[in-house]
Amino acid sequence: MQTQVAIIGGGPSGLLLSQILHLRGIQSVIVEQKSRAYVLGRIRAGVLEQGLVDMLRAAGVGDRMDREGLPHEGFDIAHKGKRQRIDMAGLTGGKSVMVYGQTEVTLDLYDARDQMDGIIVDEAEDVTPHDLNTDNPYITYEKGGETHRIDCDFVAGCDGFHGVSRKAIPATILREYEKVYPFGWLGVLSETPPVSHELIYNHSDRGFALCSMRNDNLSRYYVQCAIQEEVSNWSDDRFWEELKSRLPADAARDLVMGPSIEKSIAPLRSFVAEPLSYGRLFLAGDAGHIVPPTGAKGLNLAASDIHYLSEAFIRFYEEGSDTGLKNYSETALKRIWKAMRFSWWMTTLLHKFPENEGFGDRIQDTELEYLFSSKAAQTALAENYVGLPY
Ligand code: FAS
Ligand code: PHB
Repeated sequence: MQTQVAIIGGGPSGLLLSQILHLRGIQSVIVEQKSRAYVLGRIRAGVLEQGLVDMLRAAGVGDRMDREGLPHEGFDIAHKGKRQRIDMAGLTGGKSVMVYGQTEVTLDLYDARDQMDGIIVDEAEDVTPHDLNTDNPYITYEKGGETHRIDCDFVAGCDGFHGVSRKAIPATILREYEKVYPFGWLGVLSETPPVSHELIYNHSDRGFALCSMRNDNLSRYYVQCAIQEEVSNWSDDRFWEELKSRLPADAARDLVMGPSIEKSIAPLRSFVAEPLSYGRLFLAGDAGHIVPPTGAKGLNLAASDIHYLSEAFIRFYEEGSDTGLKNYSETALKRIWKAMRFSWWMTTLLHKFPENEGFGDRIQDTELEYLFSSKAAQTALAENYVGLPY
């Protein structure tokens, strides 16, 4: 098979890149290791920045989001029984976010690719990029007992944190920056009305908790848990009791509990790989970086990577200029590190750290009290949460 851009990974990064390129007449093929059902079964992010919302609309996949998504102009932070609303729209000149699950974004993108006869190879095994440092790279994969080859101009590594693309960059060139947090998030999805019409980020002596949602009868809750926790240790009852114990009294009172329809634990890490390109390979999304989900930046950083990378490919094929491709890594990393900082800051502010005992706990309380009392501090939080400019 021959194409212009071979995309490894059929998650939101790969799908969005393929869709944008198609609309500009640039051929691509997506090679995904899992089944479509598996990819669509993953429950991930829930909050879309305006930049991603605009990209989805421009790519012709925003209709269902506009019908079913929930525009949110603010969220609460709870600390010592008090709830402080962060008025994002008021503090950022009208900017907001869209609450719409990543699962739905991925489904909308798959539907659009199918409608436009996009080529997506599912359940591909042993996907391997080759000759990345030449003008004729290619990828191979196994399927149906045969080895397949795709010759291409470029390879986009959109295969997530555990993918093969980043590993194709020589260790002598690749630099990795990582911080692993001493806890995880235990998440539950339940067909219950959300406890509040906006998100609530809760700091409590027992640990962090987040109240989110997908629609008016589908709630998403998280509690900070020990890194070695097992989902099997958490019955629904135990989860609801722990969540209630971390919420301010009015939210605990209003919480509607019900059976979980999904329950999973995600580890928290901050990670950046540099550079994001090597020869004709370009990394985007989780393949190049990971943020703790506290700042709702993971999916949204994937979007800005795809914005820069798709613009660079379009410039190459329409103008014959490789300037965008040469600058991609540096351009993308500037915004990545700002989101990395914000996600680290929000995680440090709201979670219970064992080593914080004493001084660290008091600093956290003071940081939150300052945030609750300062419009300047709330503005800095709001402008990062709605998304810094691309
Ligand atoms: P993805 O990991 O989504 O997609 C990569 C794709 O590549 C996958 O389909 C994978 O199967 C495929 N792949 C991997 N190796 C391959 C190979 N060798 N060959 C071919 N295909 C291969 N972000 C938030 O903003 N909020 C959240 O609450 C949140 N929760 C998360 C919970 C979990 C458990 C995880 C893992 C991530 C979470 N994230 C969250 C971040 C998440 O939303 C990512 O940012 C987002 O999925 C990034 O999309 P992609 O870059 O496409 O990577
Ligand atoms: C979610 O709804 O899954 C969600 C929302 C905000 C976050 C993280 C996750 O910061």
